[in-house]
Amino acid sequence: MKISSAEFVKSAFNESHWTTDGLPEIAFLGRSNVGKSSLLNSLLQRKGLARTSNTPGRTQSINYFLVNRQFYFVDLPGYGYAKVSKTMRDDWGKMAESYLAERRELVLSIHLVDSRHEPTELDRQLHEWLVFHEKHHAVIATKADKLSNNKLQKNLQEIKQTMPESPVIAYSSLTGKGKDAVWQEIGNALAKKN
Ligand SMILES: Nc1nc2c(ncn2[C@@H]2O[C@H](COP(=O)(O)OP(=O)(O)O)[C@@H](O)[C@H]2O)c(=O)[nH]1
Ligand SMILES: [Mg+2]
Repeated sequence: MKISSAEFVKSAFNESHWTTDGLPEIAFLGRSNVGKSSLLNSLLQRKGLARTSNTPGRTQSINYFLVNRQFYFVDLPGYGYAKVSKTMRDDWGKMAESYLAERRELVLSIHLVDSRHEPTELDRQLHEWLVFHEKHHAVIATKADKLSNNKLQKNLQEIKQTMPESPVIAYSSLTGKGKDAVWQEIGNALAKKN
């Protein structure tokens, strides 16, 4: 996909802030620090658009990025950051679930997992939720550049065993590995919608 424009539109802290123009939305989900902001920046070829940071767990808003004036990338808060309070963790679940469950504009959920580790309990829970609710989704195994090819293949097999219903794409925001495959998934989801 050719990116002619990509801009941050707004942060939503509750449902009343969700967009109202009806454009299709691609959601990005994953635990804190998994590489979500880096993936967004890398897909959009805009270095600082979604802030990347080493301090996870801060963003509690849903952030909207308008791409090519045609669709939104929706950055949901990262989950599973141990140091936030239980209330904040519960709020994550409520906010994400209401967004995922209710949002009619949502055409694809991109679920990021770390290619270096087995999916966490929360990764599994989110995955099962997406499958149970028949949400169109894809799994992205991030930070693929940090592993040897052998190790990467082995870990991808494990992820596929945990998430057998889903396409799994290895990604590196450093090298751009997997970028075409992710855009392909996004393109397919947008085409279905129209
Ligand atoms: N080597 C490598 N590092 C990455 C990659 N993606 C993210 N990171 C690093 O992982 C950390 C967290 O990334 P970030 O995108 O902020 O994660 P987020 O919390 O999910 O938005 C940062 O230090 C990034 O530079 C990747 O594909 N390769
Ligand atoms: Mg982030």
